[in-house]
Amino acid sequence: RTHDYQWYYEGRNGWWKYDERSNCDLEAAFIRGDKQCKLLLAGALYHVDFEKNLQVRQNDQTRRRRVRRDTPTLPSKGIAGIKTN
Ligand code: V3L
Repeated sequence: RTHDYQWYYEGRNGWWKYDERSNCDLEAAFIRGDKQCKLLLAGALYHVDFEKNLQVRQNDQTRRRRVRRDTPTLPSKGIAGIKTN
């Protein structure tokens, strides 16, 4: 069931898919009923808040992005900053 849903974070004009590992961590935490999930992304610690649907960088909490859980078919910019067509 892990691939029934995909997590996305907001870019400038569209949504990026989380990388596979982060997506699995997010989905497991969400299904478990956790309020948030901690992620290490490109060397920085982030929290994804499932109540506010926000990703927040822990060393600078002004760095926030909306997140969403949707089907893998949602149009996206790519995966974790790697553009796909
Ligand atoms: N996964 C991978 N990289 C991330 C993530 C994530 N969940 N969150 C932030 N970064 P901030 P456009 C993004 C990267 O939030 O053109 C995209 O992946 C983030 O990368 O301020 O605006 C693209 O690579 C940014 O480089 O902490 O749609 C890039 O932005 C850096 O961490 C441009 O995307 C700081 O993000």
